[in-house]
Amino acid sequence: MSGNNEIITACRGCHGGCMHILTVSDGRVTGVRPDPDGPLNRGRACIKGMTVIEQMYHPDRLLYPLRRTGPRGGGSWGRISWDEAYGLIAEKTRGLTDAHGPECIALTTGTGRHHMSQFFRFGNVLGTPNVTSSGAIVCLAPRVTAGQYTAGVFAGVDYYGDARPAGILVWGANPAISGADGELQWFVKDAARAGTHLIVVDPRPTELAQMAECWLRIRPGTDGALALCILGILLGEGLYDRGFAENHTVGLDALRQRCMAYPPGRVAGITGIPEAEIRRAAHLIASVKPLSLEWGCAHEHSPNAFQTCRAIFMIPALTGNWDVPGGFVASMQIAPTANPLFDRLDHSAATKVMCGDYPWMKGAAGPKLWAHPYDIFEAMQSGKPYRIRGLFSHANNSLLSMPGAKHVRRGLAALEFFVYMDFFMTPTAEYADIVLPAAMWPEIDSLFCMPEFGERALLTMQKAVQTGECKSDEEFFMELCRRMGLDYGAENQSEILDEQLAEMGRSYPRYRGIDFEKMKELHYIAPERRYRRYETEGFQTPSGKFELYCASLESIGIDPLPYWDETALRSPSAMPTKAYPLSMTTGGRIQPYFISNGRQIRSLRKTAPFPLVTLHPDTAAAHGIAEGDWVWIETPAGRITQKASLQPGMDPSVVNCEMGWWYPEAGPPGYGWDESNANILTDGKPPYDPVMGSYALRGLCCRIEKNENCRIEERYYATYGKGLGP
Ligand SMILES: Nc1nc2c(c(=O)[nH]1)N[C@H]1C(S)=C(S)[C@@H](COP(=O)(O)OP(=O)(O)OC[C@H]3O[C@@H](n4cnc5c(=O)[nH]c(N)nc54)[C@H](O)[C@@H]3O)O[C@H]1N2
Ligand SMILES: Nc1nc2c(c(=O)[nH]1)N[C@H]1C(S)=C(S)[C@@H](COP(=O)(O)OP(=O)(O)OC[C@H]3O[C@@H](n4cnc5c(=O)[nH]c(N)nc54)[C@H](O)[C@@H]3O)O[C@H]1N2
Ligand code: SF4
Ligand SMILES: [Mo]
Repeated sequence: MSGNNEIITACRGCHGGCMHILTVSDGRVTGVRPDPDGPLNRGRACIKGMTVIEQMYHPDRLLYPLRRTGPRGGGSWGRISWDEAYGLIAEKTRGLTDAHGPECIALTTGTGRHHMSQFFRFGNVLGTPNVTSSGAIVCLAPRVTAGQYTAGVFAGVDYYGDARPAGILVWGANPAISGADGELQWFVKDAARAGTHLIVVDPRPTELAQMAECWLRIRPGTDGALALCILGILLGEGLYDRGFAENHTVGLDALRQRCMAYPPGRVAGITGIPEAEIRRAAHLIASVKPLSLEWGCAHEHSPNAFQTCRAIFMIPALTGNWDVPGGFVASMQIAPTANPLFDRLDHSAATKVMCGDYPWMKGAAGPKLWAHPYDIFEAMQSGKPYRIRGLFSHANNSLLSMPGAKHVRRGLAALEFFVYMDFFMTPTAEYADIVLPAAMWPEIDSLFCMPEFGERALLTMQKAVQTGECKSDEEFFMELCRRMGLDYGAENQSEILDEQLAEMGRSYPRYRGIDFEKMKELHYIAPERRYRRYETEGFQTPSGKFELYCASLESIGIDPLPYWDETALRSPSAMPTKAYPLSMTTGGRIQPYFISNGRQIRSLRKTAPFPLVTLHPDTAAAHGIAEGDWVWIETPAGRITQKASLQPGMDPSVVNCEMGWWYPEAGPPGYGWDESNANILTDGKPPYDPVMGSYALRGLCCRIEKNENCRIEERYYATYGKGLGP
């Protein structure tokens, strides 16, 4: 790879989807600019994508494998070769699986990244069912599963179809920043500027909430009640599409009956939204056509995740917007992901998955199994129901993103063997035995297709350069399996990508014969959208209809109609009390960082150097807190500090903490993992969602107090120099 050339590839600085043109000189990326032909970004990019050179060649980037040389968590490391790393990992893993069974090894990952389905393949080939994630049950899976049970398919906004969306219901999402998949931020802003009506359900006055025709300032954790109330108004006042409801749904009367338990008067009390505002929103939803839904993870971070998602999913459909131009359109399902080889996991191993009794985790919706993150970290400590002794962590800074950070830390400290792969050393990496250097997006061959925007394009990610000894996670899985004598089912990555493309050719004959080499020339594929497929093909559900009442849920002991369970908000971690009088929510994505990434990248950090806790000025004043003061936020689980950002639009009883904060400048050991980390405030304990196992990261209770002696800013400026302030 020498000389000068340009390579077009998909960015995965977030979930991904923008296409960029990389200039490569002598094996290094020297330039990056957004590709005007990128179907999802059309020449646009964000700061995370445009700083990729700084990220790739950052002096702290992991460039070769490391072996821990001191005590676990102590921060001392020595360089080893890949050959030694594979040898050590194979030997130790084999030793543990021979002695205790493959299920004593757990795998963790985070949000959906390029390697997700091969991460599963790795687990299945190793023979462990204990595969878990800090995302999944609290991120996208409840939405997708709700879509599958209800309509047989997931759906998204038809931004650039045959008609423009006239309205978008933005629910528990802040897509102008979060994307939620990066490039969607352009779509939603384009739509808002072009006059699309916005109806926003969010406790914070986000940019979109402020532009909205109707902003419902919801009390965290109460989304399900609001969704059922809106459905009740639509059904009660006849504000729904009768043709669609009568011909293409099942359970209309049963749903109408169910919604009667959520009258606007009662729901106003639950959600804190005035009754008249709820009615106005429902009327707007019914009158604006085509209307679509842009929803996020907020209501998935809750023990009511699944049924709330079901209820919200029904709103655009019942109002006549299902699969119409500019509406809420069914996913195109262009290309499948890499085959996860679920058939490799033998039945007796599968029954040992640590997932409690949650049907989705046990594979009720398909062959996929998930372990519950809380149970996995518990089993590392207590050995119950059996001990987790080894861990492979790929793209998961568990101490920051898993619920109950202290519990996670105790689990990591008790491991016998821990392999961690990332771009940088992180607080979680410190607990590892072996740390491996992961490739970034310009260093990887892969295919990209995300469901949120209806899977409207398949994009090529192609390896432009090799940096240090970094490898993709997929290369690691494949080679380790080879060394362990396990059949990974493919010799190299292009074989797997070619298989995915061959599968695409079977469902889209137009694309038959396209292999990965060809995709590198094409850069992307975007099939023409077909609308209203349900009219001729029905829905891919057991009844062939859109299932308001879902008999397959009933058959696994789950309520076939959506409901909202108030008791979740009465748990000790959620119910405001005298000791913890405020309602707290976490998250609220910010532009420069993807979850816990990027705090060491100076161009990013200087745009948002410190974590912000957002609160109403009166709430701040009552605690002697002024704008920019450091604040202690405390829950029954622990306390952290963040900097006050006063927002008059907030409900005075609600505060919002940013998530993902650690401080690379604090150095080892610890890197300030517990100073501002929102998951010190969560405990990850039940109540859980009865279908998905989802836990509360929002809708918790807390108290606040001014932090008089915070040294975080001082340390930051001492490390990075003056002039990097906000
Ligand atoms: N720049 C950037 N982009 C990202 C990410 C990132 O870290 N940075 N993360 C990616 C990931 S993993 C995901 S899942 C998506 C998430 O994207 P989003 O779903 O947009 O997630 P957040 O911004 O955390 O939360 C969305 C909104 O929920 C509001 N909220 C808080 N509690 C509640 C509640 O109880 N109910 C309702 N209705 N709203 C509530 C918050 O105020 C916030 O404005 O973004 C992805 N994109
Ligand atoms: N309190 C609270 N907790 C939350 C959330 C919240 O809103 N509030 N959001 C939740 C949600 S929606 C999600 S999806 C999860 C996300 O959680 P995660 O996806 O686990 O996010 P991170 O903790 O940032 O860990 C990702 C790590 O992977 C590294 N990485 C990135 N790409 C790669 C790669 O290709 N290979 C490898 N090996 N490493 C890579 C990054 O450098 C980073 O250190 O967090 C959840 N946790
Ligand atoms: S939005 Fe995401 S895909 Fe687009 S440039 Fe930013 S990081 Fe890359
Ligand atoms: Mo997520």
